Amino acid sequence: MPAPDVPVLVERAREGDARSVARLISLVENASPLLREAMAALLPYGGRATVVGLTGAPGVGKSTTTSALVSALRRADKRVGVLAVDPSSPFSGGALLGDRVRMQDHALDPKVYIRSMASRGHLGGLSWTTPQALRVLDAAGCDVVLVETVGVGQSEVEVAGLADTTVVLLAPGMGDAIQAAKAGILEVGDVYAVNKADRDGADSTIRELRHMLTLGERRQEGDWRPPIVKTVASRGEGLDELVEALEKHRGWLEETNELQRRRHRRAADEIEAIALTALRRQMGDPRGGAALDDLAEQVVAARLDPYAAADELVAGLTATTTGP
Ligand SMILES: Nc1nc2c(ncn2[C@@H]2O[C@H](COP(=O)(O)OP(=O)(O)OP(=O)(O)O)[C@@H](O)[C@H]2O)c(=O)[nH]1
Ligand SMILES: [Mg+2]
Repeated sequence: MPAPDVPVLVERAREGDARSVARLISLVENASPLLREAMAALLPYGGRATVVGLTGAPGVGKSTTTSALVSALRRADKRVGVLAVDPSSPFSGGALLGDRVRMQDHALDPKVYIRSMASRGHLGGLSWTTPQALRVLDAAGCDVVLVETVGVGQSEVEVAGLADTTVVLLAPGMGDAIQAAKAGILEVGDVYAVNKADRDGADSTIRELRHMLTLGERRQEGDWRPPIVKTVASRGEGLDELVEALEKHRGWLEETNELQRRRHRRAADEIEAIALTALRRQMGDPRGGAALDDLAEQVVAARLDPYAAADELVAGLTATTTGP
């Protein structure tokens, strides 16, 4: 494939051309040298989309809920992006096959972009790739972008840092609320969905969850109280209530300026991820490598302590531009 013309790609993506959106996200995934130009070109067109993260234990129904949410949002004529990120795999595809099947309902809808993305191959992983893919979807005119993490890991909590609103899913019999609390995900939910409410035990899961949420409560007047929505995602039940809860949260974010605070934090994380990636790259380059080898020898020979060696290494990193 010839090197893409970035201004043309950006222009076409803004007009809603799915192929251009896909190619821009591929630049992110491949950490392309063109990414710097692309991010600069996209900058004026961002800041409109609401980013909703969906997280929860494997099999709880994240993909089914995502797909049902897409349908609900499309009924309201919203343009929707879906980003399925897999922080545990260096490849996209494979594990996401099941999700593709579930997303098939939307495959032909020109106002829905669905993209799966791997991030393990990158230094900085999720924190490096996802915000940039979000910038692409935002500039492409998505009203809402749904981010689902695939695979297991601490990323369940990590995804919360990337979203304006985080939905935590639970299901009866699928790891109770206490386990969810231990995993730290009861601290990150703005909205809770107890999915698979067609199964026994949904009401006790809700009670237990409500109890756990009050335990951790240190709320003040005007704080957001995370609502609990009951859903049967596989039948599309409870989805209107979920959309309503998302809209309410968005309203609260705007009224309280929390939206601005979250976006500020997100930008700070993104800059940090890019800067750290650049630093690690510098340390890993051949000259850095030689310096490191030399210092390691001195430490082994007890001529230098490891702290002094680290100081020398850091001091040896001259300022150059950040990649890609
Ligand atoms: N009974 C019932 N089954 C459901 C419901 N929602 C999803 N399922 C089923 O639960 C299984 C897992 O759903 P997924 O949407 O793939 O769950 P997930 O959280 O995306 O799973 P991973 O991506 O593997 O972590 C599938 O077989 C769904 O059909 C529901 O509301 N009720
Ligand atoms: Mg899934």
